[in-house]
Amino acid sequence: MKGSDVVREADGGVSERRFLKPFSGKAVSPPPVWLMRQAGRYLPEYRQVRAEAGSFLKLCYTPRLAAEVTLQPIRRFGFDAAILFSDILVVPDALGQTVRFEEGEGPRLDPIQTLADLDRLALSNTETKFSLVCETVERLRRELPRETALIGFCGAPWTVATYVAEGRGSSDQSAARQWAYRDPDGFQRLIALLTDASIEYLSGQVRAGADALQIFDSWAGSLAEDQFQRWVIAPTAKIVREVRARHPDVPIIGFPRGSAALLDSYLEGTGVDGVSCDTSCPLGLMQETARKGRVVQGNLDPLLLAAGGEALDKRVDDIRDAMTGLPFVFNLGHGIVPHTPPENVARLVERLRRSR
Ligand code: 1CP
Repeated sequence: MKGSDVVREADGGVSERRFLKPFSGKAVSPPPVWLMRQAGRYLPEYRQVRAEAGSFLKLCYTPRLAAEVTLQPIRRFGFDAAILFSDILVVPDALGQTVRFEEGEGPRLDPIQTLADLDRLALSNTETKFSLVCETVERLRRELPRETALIGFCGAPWTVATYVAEGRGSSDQSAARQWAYRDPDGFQRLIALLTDASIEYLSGQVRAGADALQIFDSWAGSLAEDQFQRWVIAPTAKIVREVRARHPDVPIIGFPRGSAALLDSYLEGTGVDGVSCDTSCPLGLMQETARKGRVVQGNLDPLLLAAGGEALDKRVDDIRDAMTGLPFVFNLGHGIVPHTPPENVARLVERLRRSR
C-alpha cells in the first residue's frame, strides 16, 4: 500500500520528501541537502526584501515577507528542505525583552541579569508574535513544492540565555556563565522560562505544518562538562520529551556547536533524532554516530563554500563519500557567511547531485 497514489494524497506529500527519509532509517544517495542560513544577505533578492521590510524583526513578523525570503533559496537552488525564516531571538522578544537588530552590528537586547528583570518576561506575552510566525509556516506549507520539507526551529535555552543576559553576541558568553555560577537557582528560572516558551513555540510550528525541527545551541561549546549537563542537556531533553509527546512523528535535530567531545552524552541525554555537526567535528565521529542510528548532518566549512574552486569540490566529495550508506543530510558546519558567491552554492548542489 505504501507509495500508492492514495497514500500520497492522504499524507499531503510527506512520503515524497527526501529530506525525511534518513529519519526513518533509510540512507539516501545522493544525500538530501540544505544549508544553515540558506536565506540571507548573500542573496541579492533577500537584501531587497530586507530593505522593503525596514527592520529585521518586522521581516520575521510579516508572514508574506518571511515566507518570501524562505522560498528564495529553494527557487534558486532546489534544496531538499526549507528552514523557516525567523531568528532565535524572536523568543525573548515575544516574552517581553527589548530586542533590536542594528544594521551590520547584530542583535542588541536590554540585558536581563537579575530576578527583578526576569519578572518582566512572561509566557503569556508570546501569543501574538508566536502566531505570526506560525502563520508564516502555514503559508510556506501551502507555497513550497510538495517534495520540499519544511524545518521549524528555535534556539536552545542555553544559547538564547547567553543573548538575554549579555544583551548581544559575545566571544565568551561571560554574563550567562557567571550568572549560572553565582546564582544557579535564579539562572534556572530563566532557563525554565525559555524551555517552556520553546516547547510552545516549536509545537505551534508543527501544528502549522513544520515537518522537522532543529534546536540551535550555537554556544554549547563554551561550557564545562557539569554545566553542559545542566544548561544544555537537561533543558534540551525536556523540549524533546514534551514536543515528542505531542508530535511523535516529527524528527528533532540538535546542533550543539563546539561540543564534539560531549556528543555521546548529548545524544544519550537529550534523545534527539539527529545531530548537526560543526566543521571541527571529525568525519570518523560522524560515521560512528550515524552507525548508531542517529541522523547526522554536516559539516562543510562555510568559509570553504565562500572560497569555492577545486578545494570545495574535493571536500564535498570527501564528506559525501564518507557518509554514503549512512543516515546523513549534507549541510554546513555553521551558517553561510554573507560574502559567499551564490554560484558556489549552485556548484555545491550540482556536484552533490551528480550521480557517481
Ligand atoms: O540583517 C540581516 O539580514 C540579519 C542577519 C540575520 C539573518 C539572516 C540574523 C541576525 N538572523 C538571520 C536569520 C536566522 N537566524 C535564521 C533563518 C533561517 C536560515 O537559516 O536561513 C536562523 C536559523 C537563525 C538562527 C540564529 N540567530 C542563531 C543560531 C545559528 C547560528 O548561526 O549560530 C544565532 C546565534 C542567531 C543570533 C543572530 N541573529 C542575527 C545575527 C547576526 C546573529 C548572531 C549574533 C552574534 O552572536 O554575533
